[in-house]
Amino acid sequence: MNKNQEIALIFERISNMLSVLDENPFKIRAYKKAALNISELGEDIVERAEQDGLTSIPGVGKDLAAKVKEYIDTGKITEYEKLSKTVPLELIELLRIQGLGPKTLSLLFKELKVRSLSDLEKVLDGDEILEFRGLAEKKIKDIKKGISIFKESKERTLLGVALPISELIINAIENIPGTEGTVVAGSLRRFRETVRDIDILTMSDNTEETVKEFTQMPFVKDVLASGSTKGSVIAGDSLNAGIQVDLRVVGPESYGAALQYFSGSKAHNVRVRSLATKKGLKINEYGVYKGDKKVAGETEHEVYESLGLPFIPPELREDRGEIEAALENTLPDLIELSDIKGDLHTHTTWSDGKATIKEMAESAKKLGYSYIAITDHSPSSVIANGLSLKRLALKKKELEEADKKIKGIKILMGTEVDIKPDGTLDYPDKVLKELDVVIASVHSGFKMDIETMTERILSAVRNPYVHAIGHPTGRLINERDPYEVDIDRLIEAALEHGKALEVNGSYPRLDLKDLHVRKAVEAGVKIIISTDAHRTEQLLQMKLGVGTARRGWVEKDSVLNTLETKELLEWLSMYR
Ligand code: DGT
Ligand code: CA
Ligand code: ZN
Repeated sequence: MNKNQEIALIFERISNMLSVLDENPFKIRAYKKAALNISELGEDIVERAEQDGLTSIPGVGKDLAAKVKEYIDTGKITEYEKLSKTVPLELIELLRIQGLGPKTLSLLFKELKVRSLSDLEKVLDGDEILEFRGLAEKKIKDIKKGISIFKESKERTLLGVALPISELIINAIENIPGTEGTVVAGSLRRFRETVRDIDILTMSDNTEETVKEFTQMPFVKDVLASGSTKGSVIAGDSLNAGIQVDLRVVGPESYGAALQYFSGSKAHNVRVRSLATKKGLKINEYGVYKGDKKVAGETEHEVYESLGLPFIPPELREDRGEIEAALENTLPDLIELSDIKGDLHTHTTWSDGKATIKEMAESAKKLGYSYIAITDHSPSSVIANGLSLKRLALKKKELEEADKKIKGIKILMGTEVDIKPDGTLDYPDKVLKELDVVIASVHSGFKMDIETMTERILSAVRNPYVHAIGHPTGRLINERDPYEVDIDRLIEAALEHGKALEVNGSYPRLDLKDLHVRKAVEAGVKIIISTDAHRTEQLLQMKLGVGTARRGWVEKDSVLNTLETKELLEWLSMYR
């Protein structure tokens, strides 16, 4: 973490601590706002402080500027230290529990002495709570549901959070002399949507020394184990809880076998092992053996080959039919990141994005894309600054100018239009008809029964001008359960009306999820894989979307944004 992020995090925590104390709402908001602006500041805050420019950061007045200065000078903020003594960190973490707001938590803290998750659980199960003011039984049930998601989130880290951390760690390990072929294994390599830890494998002749160096790296907060071939640490810093990282170091002769073994999944490996047994072979993390003779081990390819199997891509290794398909030689030819020709779901400063149309298009062009659709929100998404008809027209003008100016990439005028609770869309048909790309999504009114919600989304599928349904189940991994929707009926309707379903690659979403995508493409439904990027860097989330699609056995042909510009435009215009 750099200083900007550290200070932003502390301000965020102060804000949360104040809200649990039920302090002045202006003060609570001031800290929150400053935290956001500092985290989004495009320059080093230390430099800004040196130039006496702290108060020019929006939301940072004299008082907060002094606190920033204090942190830069002393590494501490007295107010934060003071608050921490009254309000434990563990308590404000509970604000992440869906269904439990600051007001309720404040009451529980002040009147029922709740200071931790276990306190909260005890109180919710006790009798006192039933007489506690303002907490209806329904509310208690909601909080309990929120707690179960919260607990899961503490155990498993989002793919999109773990992946960039693993890349930094891999780079660091590659810098240890004598290491080679450092890669992720485990669930992260399989692109599971959440991971319990980061498994890393490297090759070296000097295994013990490599493990030792690994456990002494600067990101290491705690060492859990350190042996001759395996090290286990918590990566993090003083402000963050951290994530477990396991490193295994093997010699080159066992690299492939170890990679196969530690990539898992366990269920896949069980099947692989029994297949080996049937062939009179033995397989472990060192190699494949016939009696005492080693027949494979250096590469994963040769490990699978020795069992009479083609290479099975890691994303498929979940014992979901991949062994059978491999034996019959019918494994899918999975889509690859390089097949993607453009992004069809992005936001800009016109709604709630942080970059302009021009900036998004330039970044997309750098990724080698042929097109990008700019799909800002519609008016009902008030918080997201959705576009009125008037602003939509202004945006169109700016977009057309940008499209003329920037050569080598086609900028498509789109919208992510709200599907309103009654199933109607947030723009009239005659407006939708004029747009190049229409993605329809649910952004509000999540609490509906499955029948009503399914009908609501199906009316969008039936609208002649809609191209795709965005993040079709509305989940936020570790945070919010999907709304209730009959996915089979959605797939059926999408097929009937020739509409696409989205695999949204934004890291908290990954929606459709792997099993649902697989169902969709098996039924013959086309998908789009998009990032929902709200800033230029988020265009890189395409990797997560493609990973999720690969877990859903998706081939290139099922994905519309693998089409060349001309073919894509033809498909899009079928709905005009
Ligand atoms: P996670 O960490 O829960 O997100 O999922 P994984 O798949 O990364 O599981 P992990 O970290 O416990 O182990 C990494 C891989 O090592 C796992 O996918 C397969 C292999 N492995 C670990 N323990 C066993 C075991 O007892 N039997 C077998 N066959 N393989 C194992
Ligand atoms: Ca793991
Ligand atoms: Zn959306």
